[in-house]
Formats: sequence, structure tokens, C-alpha cells
Amino acid sequence: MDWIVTIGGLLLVGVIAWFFWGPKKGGSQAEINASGYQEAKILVKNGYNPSRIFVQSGKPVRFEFTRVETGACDGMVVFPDFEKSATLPAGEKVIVDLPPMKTGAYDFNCQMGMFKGKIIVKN
Ligand SMILES: [Cu+2]
Repeated sequence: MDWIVTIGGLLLVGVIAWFFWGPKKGGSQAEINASGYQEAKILVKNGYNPSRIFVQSGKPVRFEFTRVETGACDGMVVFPDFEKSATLPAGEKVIVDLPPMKTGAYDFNCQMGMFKGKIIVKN
């Protein structure tokens, strides 16, 4: 009967590993707040962290950017699909509101396109 315990243990380890590391690997899920916005915090430091944000379709989206470096490159974030951009002063929180989206993927990037992020919209 020992082998059952061993296999059971291995399965459990697998499930735990997936739970803790699996979903995060691909990005971060925005959380819906009281006013109906899906909110995600994005740290700007040598890129966007996280760089992939999952949201639901049909609900407005609010990003809170905090840029913690002073290089010129990522001083502005651009959302080409929404014709929206925001300057990100170092050390300040900057809110960017985006409209409800259809399913798909929408890119955002720094002004020169070196740093890239992606909004992934699911039903
Ligand atoms: Cu750049």
C-alpha cells in the first residue's frame, strides 16, 4: 500500500506547485472593486510588472501604475488601441482608466515601444 501513499503525495505536491506557481507565471488577474472597475496594480521598473494582465470582457478597467525608476524610457505609457497615454512621474501613482473591452489581446508599451505589456480579455 506504500505506493498509493507515494503517488498520492506526488500528486499533492504537483497540485500545490501548480496552485502557487502555475497561474502567476502567465500574468495577473485584475480584481473587481466596489465601483465595478477591474483593478490591477502595475509596477514600472525595467518593464511592466506584471506585463500580462487578465481582465473580463465588458467591464471597465483601471490600472494603477507606479514607476519606481527615473530613466526616460518608460516615463510614458501608451495604449494604442484606446488612443490613450499617460505620463508616469517617478514615485507617483498614476491611474489609467480604460473602457470595457471585447475578448482579445491589447498591447500597451512605453513611448518608444521597448517595454511591452499585454491586456488579455476573456469572457
Ligand atoms: Cu521606451
